[in-house]
Order: sequence, then structure tokens, then C-alpha cells
Amino acid sequence: ETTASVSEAVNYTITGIEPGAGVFKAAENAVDEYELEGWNVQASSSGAMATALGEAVKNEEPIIVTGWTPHWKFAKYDLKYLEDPKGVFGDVETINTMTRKGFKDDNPNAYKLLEQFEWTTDDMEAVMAEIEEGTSPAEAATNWVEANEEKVATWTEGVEEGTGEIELVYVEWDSEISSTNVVGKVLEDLGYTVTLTPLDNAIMWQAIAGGEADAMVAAWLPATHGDLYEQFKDDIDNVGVNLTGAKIGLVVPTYVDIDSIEDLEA
Ligand code: PBE
Repeated sequence: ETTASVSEAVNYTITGIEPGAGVFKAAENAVDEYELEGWNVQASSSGAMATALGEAVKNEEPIIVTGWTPHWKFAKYDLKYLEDPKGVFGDVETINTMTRKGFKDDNPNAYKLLEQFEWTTDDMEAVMAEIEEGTSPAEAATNWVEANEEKVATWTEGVEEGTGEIELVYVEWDSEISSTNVVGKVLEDLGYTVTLTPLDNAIMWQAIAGGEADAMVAAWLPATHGDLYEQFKDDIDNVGVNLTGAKIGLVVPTYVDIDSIEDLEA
């Protein structure tokens, strides 16, 4: 397979996800930066992208998707990131926790839990894999919390039980479905009534900055959500890192015979 045939076979299309996602915007920047004239980043959803990827792998057809780590797809399929010599997709990142201003004073114990919440890509991928196999997010979160008592104990250390309502906002990306459900479960076990509200990316940030929601654990920095962080940082409380080793980029099955975004043909 020549590189031209890969470009042609995918119809000069990158299979994207929700247009509000950082990785979608970065893919559009990559089309500009690498001068991929005639290429299109197709708006879709995280679920539909995963379905399209699964179909392509089943038929051994070329496909290029907007991808990210942590994600179950790397365990399920043989995939690779395309090299990005221009650095459009940024480097290895962290996922961060943000609350509305004032949440710390209103709810010091829940805040402390959020401050102490930190896990690994393996932890997150374990929850994601169970959801991918058909377990509901709430149940997968409960199972993970029960199987990881020691780690959860480091998050709840010195945290007193509480009451009242806490609203967590998130986007329905596989990674954030997992993290938000796990944190929600731990807060529930501490006595809180927790609501999980899925939103579009920009609206999630806005909800925290405007004080309409309490917290989120879904901020990918410095690059993926860098624009939103700049826009809202003065009006939110940056609690800190909850995961290191996150990454975004263009992802292809290993049988696709190109290695770099530079191999794509205009
Ligand atoms: N993602 C998953 C998000 C952040 C988490 C990589 C799809 C994004 O691109 O904004």
C-alpha cells in the first residue's frame, strides 16, 4: 500500500469525535499545519468513532481517527499514534481537577477528597475496559472502588463524611465517564448526594466558572484544553493533577502503512 493509497482509501478524511473536544480542534490545526489540502476532519461522537474504528479493524481497512490515551482501544486493537513532528497535538499531558470558586469554603471535606484524588492510566483503563464490555459506568465504578480499597483510602484520608448535594460535570468521553463515575461513587460513599451531568466541553468549563456546577475531573492540560483554561482560569479553582501520562493524536491501526502525519498526501 502506498501512502497515496492510504489517503485515498480513507477518502482524505480523519474520523473525528465531538467538535468541542481539544483533539478535534487539534486535528483541524494539523490539517492546516501539514497543508493537507482537501482533507476533512469528520465531526462525530466518541462512541461512533470507536464503532468506525472497530469496523475498519474487522475488515482490515485503513482508517485515521482522533485518538487519546488513556483509552481501552489500545488494549483491544493494535494501534499506533502517527508521528507529529510539528508538535500540533502537544506532548504528554496531565488530567486535572477543577472546582467552582467557593467550593472549598462551602465544602472543605469534599474539596479535600478531590485534592487527594489521583490515579494512573492503568487504573482508568481498567474502569474503561469494563464499561466497554457492557457494564454500566456506575457499576464499573463501584466494582473498581471495591477492588481498590487501599488506593481509595489514600484519597479519603482525613476526609470527614458529609451531607448535601454535589454536582460533577463531565463530557461523555470514555476516559471522563470512568473518572467522573469513580469520584462520584467515592463522594456518595462519604454521604453526599451526587449528580453527574454530561455537557459539551466548553459548557462544562463554563458551568464551573459560572458556579452552576461544583467540580470536574476532566481538564486536559497544558495543550488539549489550554484555550479553555486560559479563558476561564481566573474564575475557577485549579485543584491539581489527578492523572499523568495522558496524550492525544492521530491514531491508526498498525497495518496502516504510514508512520507520520507528514506521510499523508494532499
Ligand atoms: N479527549 C478525551 C478530550 C479530553 C479527554 C481527548 C477526547 C478532548 O480532546 O478534549
